[in-house]
Amino acid sequence: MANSKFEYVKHFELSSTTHLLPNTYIIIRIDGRSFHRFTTTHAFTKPNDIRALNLMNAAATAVFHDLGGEVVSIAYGVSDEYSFILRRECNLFDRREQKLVSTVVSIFTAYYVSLWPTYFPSTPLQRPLPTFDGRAVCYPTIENVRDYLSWRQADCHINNLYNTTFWALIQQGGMTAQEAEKELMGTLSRDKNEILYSRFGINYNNESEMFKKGSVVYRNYGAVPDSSVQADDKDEGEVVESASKSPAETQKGKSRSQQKREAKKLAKAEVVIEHVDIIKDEFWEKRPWILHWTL
Ligand code: DGT
Ligand code: MG
Ligand code: MG
Ligand code: MG
Ligand code: MG
Repeated sequence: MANSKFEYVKHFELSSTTHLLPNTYIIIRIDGRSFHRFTTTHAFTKPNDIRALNLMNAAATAVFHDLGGEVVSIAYGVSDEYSFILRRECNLFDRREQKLVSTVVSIFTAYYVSLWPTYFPSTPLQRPLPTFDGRAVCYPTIENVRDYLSWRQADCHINNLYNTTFWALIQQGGMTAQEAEKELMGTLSRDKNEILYSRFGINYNNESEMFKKGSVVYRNYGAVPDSSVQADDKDEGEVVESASKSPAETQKGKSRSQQKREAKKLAKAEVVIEHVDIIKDEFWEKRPWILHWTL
């Protein structure tokens, strides 16, 4: 098509395009907009609404499927937020920041709204409808990515312990919000555990893993039994073997064609949702394909 005299405006667009730094992990975090109000309007149970968390997890899983197998390596969700870690070698949309962020936010929001009736069958969606914001940050090393995820999971734990105690004081202890807030001022974790146990008979350890640890979504390349579940029948020999090899080394010595075959298999692997510790090394040592493999 012939150039029109108007076409010069596209140069303005080019000069405001950001390409995210290559060879870095892109983390896109989305967060519910004004969910304080949204959760009140839709009568979410406090402090955690299991329906809402399952809906967040379903929308996050949809992002994995929609973007295809080789884009998102792992995602972590808590409260009204989800972080999507894109593979280091991801070149989707030439790593254009605006295109990546707006696409993830849009896929997530579309699925959140369309799946709403499945998770809240007796609560019609009211306006203002749920919307999300999003941002992208590049992290250059695996250590940075792990520290990022540890930061979010530690936040989940701190907030959930606080909220669980706060709402127990109100719902079971008959306090007002102001009284509960005053009661908790300056308390440490062990104090909150003690309040829960001695006053309300609640053992925090027995609370739902999803509430305590948040949700971890990834492609399960291999069947990986969780040591906390299978501690009894663990093969000691195997544990020593895997502990002596660093995850980065597990791809060394493999031919490029073998790596390609594995990449294909990984892209098709089932997307799973788990509520497990991702701060300690164990999760990562057992699942080297998430951060250490290059596809
Ligand atoms: P923002 O993100 O700046 O637009 O504002 P908010 O209001 O979304 O603030 P944010 O994201 O810091 O906090 C999340 C809000 O969502 C917070 O008020 C607690 C609420 N929320 C999240 N999950 C649940 C839940 O499961 N149950 C209830 N009752 N509230 C929840
Ligand atoms: Mg929010
Ligand atoms: Mg906020
Ligand atoms: Mg939030
Ligand atoms: Mg178009």
